[in-house]
Amino acid sequence: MRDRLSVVVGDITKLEVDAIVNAANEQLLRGGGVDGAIHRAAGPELQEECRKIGGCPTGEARLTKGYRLPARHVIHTVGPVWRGGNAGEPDFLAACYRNSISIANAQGFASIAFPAISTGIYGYPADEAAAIAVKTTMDALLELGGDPEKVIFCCFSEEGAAHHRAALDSILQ
Ligand code: AR6
Repeated sequence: MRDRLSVVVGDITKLEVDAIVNAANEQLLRGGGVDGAIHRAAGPELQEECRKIGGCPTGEARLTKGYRLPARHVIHTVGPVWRGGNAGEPDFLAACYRNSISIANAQGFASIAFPAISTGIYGYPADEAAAIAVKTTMDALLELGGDPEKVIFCCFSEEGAAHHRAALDSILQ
């Protein structure tokens, strides 16, 4: 399992993988953060395809092409807004990872990269989110079998990466 999961610090829009995951909003309208960066790099065709999809409820995921990105596809998922932790946030966040991996599995994508969903504008505590990201991903890979062979947690800061590495170490020890 350890060799299928990696943690990197960097810009997810630069990754050449079968799919990158976008931390989107329920309207699937271009926003800020990683969403803004992905739309900027992909070009206007991405917003056009998102507009046709029409939206995505929190916890679910939708697939589009990657257009001008080096990634071939984008899986848009909508993380929960942090409201203190008692409004179902952990279950919604886990659903984002599970549903994104499920799409990658069904599509036969060998490689997928996640940003730290909900930990920016949506305010989810980064350490708690990393623990859910890693645990849910490992469970989904074991349950589904096959693809994706490689999952990258692409963090925007060294601190974010440290949270993911710590979560990996604590589960795999
Ligand atoms: N590559 C990798 N990670 C990034 C990048 C990048 N280029 N840019 C930012 N991050 P956020 P959210 C990190 O705010 O909290 C948008 O407006 C960032 O440092 O992008 O789920 C949407 O439209 C943080 O660790 O997403 C929604 O309205 C992580 O990505 C809302 O924000 C997620 O931060 C979603 O908020």
